[in-house]
Amino acid sequence: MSVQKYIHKVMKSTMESTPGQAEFYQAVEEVLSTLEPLLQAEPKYDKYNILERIVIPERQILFRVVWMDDAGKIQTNIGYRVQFNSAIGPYKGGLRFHPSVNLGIIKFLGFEQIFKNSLTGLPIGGGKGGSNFDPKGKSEGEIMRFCQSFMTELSKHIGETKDVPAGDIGVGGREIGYMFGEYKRITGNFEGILTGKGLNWGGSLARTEATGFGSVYFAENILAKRGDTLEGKVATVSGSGNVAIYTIQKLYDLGAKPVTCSDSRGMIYHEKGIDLHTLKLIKEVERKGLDEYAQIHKDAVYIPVGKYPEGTNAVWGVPCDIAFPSATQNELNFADIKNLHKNGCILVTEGANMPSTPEAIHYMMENKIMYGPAKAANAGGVATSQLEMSQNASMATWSFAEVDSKLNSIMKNIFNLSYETSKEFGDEGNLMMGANIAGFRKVADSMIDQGAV
Ligand code: NDP
Ligand code: 2IT
Repeated sequence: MSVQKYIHKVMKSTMESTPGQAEFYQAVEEVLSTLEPLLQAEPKYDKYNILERIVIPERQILFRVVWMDDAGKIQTNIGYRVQFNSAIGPYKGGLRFHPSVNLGIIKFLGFEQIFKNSLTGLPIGGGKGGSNFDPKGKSEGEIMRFCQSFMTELSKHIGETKDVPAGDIGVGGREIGYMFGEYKRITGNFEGILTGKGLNWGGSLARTEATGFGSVYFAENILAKRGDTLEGKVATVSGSGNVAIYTIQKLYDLGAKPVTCSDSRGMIYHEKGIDLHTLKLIKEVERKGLDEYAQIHKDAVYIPVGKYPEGTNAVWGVPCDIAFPSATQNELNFADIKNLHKNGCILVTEGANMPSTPEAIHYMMENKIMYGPAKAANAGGVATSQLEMSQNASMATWSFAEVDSKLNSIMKNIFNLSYETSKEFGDEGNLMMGANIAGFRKVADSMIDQGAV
């Protein structure tokens, strides 16, 4: 069978056997379509049925999460943990709490995680989980009771050498704390079963900063290959959560000027540069909306989501040299990339998972806009999670500088591996192809080594 037919066959059976999972098909299609040259060169992946196997999770767990709200009413949500692939290590990947969560979303994230984790060079398999729980507007007590109920079931499926969840959208230090406490209450064991823990109880320095810092280090590597730097570059950033905040912080450290941020309700354009202190106060401490930012900084523009130009994300209408989508999937579409291009943007680095639509990616390739794909560019978070696991296992504590320096080297290695792999397969500089092939090859070869499992 030709390679194209093989890929088509797997795509078709995936869609037929798991209906209604659009984001998952999008993630699978993106990976499989770039594997063609590898599959041509190496018939063993077809022989050992690797594509058929790799698109099916080893296990997916769906459970009921019941909790009581402040009014005494019983509330019900759905919990998920998809244990996708353990060929190179225990399942590793975040938990997302957001009303849009469904099985297809968790599967897309889990599938991406397999290759991302492989690219880090560290021994971690791929998994993802979460719930359709909406943390917005909930009290502290409600958040805690939800997290405890969620962990009551999740605790049966995780373990230091089995599956180690972490944060993602809607899950940060506070939620990890409540879940960790509940795990300990249920099992009686103080174990590194989650990452992103508090610094007083097993967390790693620099984990909070890692995804954002890593994404900027990745951009730095892309630019360096062209003899360029971040110094003096104007950057647009979307999102205002964990990834966006520390992307903005590192951009300043390296001499760039971030001018935007956004949340689910609107965006801020601050031409003289986003005030990091105000942003952290509003988002990390007060947990409020970005309209507050414009109350404090009268020279900043706030545009609510309802006022965005039709079919676009207003963040990408702002002139910039570099764009860092760092909020959510499919937040940068064809119209957005055309706007960015028109305004002179030369590089898109993905802090979020799958933020660019396939049409936007295609446009970048056609128009030679440099592109740092999510699997590579945002891998610094999970890589530092693995550094947290290492510290837990050896009962050691590393300094901020030590962890940050390891993170910096990991991002450089991921860039080099992706770049060299793109060269090996005849499309030098196509980092999407390089990252997908390099990430896939290590996992697929490990699956072959481990037999028919
Ligand atoms: P947070 O919950 O900390 O922040 C998410 C931000 O994105 C918030 O500003 C939120 O707005 C905004 N947002 C979320 N959903 C939407 C939406 N549907 N439309 C518009 N805005 C939205 O999450 P993270 O910063 O951790 O995650 C951001 C992205 O980065 C996700 O794609 C995640 O998968 C990815 N990622 C995260 C890693 C991590 O270590 N945390 C690692 C690698 C990737 P609001 O403030 O209104 O809620
Ligand atoms: O998408 C991701 O890589 C994350 N949300 C971080 C996962 C982790 O285990 O730290």
